[in-house]
Amino acid sequence: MAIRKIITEPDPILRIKSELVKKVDGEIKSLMKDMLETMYAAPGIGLAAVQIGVHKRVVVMDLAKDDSPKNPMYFVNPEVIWKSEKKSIYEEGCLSLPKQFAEIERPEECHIKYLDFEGKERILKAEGLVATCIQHEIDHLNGVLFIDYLSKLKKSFIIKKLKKAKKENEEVHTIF
Ligand code: GNR
Ligand code: NI
Repeated sequence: MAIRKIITEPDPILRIKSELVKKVDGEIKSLMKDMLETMYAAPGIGLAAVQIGVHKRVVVMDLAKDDSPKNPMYFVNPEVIWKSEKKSIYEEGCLSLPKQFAEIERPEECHIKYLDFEGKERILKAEGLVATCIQHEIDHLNGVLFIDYLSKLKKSFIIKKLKKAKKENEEVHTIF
């Protein structure tokens, strides 16, 4: 197992659409373990493979509270098969948009078809934060980030801040 580097915006890698996984084999399982370790270390509640530069339709999530036992969830080829008309708003964050938060409206409930860690087909009936998080992760697999739902002005302001942060980070590395 290994902690991998999380790719941050702006980076064209985050905009590439991820490909369907043909078989949940050892390579995919080892990818999912690395993703979970990377997500826990960040820390975050979800991670899509594209965020560590792997363009496969793989997502991990764990929404257990800090004082509860870990509850890792693995999704291969997740797909929304139903979503509610009713929407809800959550303040979202993203490990690829460090320190940026925005209120995003999404369907409050959704049903997801996916393959689990063993490659077995399953349906998840999600609501609340689980529904928000899995929709945020499926967006990543399609090259979409939550800033894409904001006004042009808000989106460009966030990208400007992230560019500046990246530049400053590069300078630190050159000095030392
Ligand atoms: O850690 C994360 N928190 C979060 C909060 C609200 C809605 C979505 C998320 S997902 C995010 C981790 C991440 O970037 N996943 O892609
Ligand atoms: Ni994200």
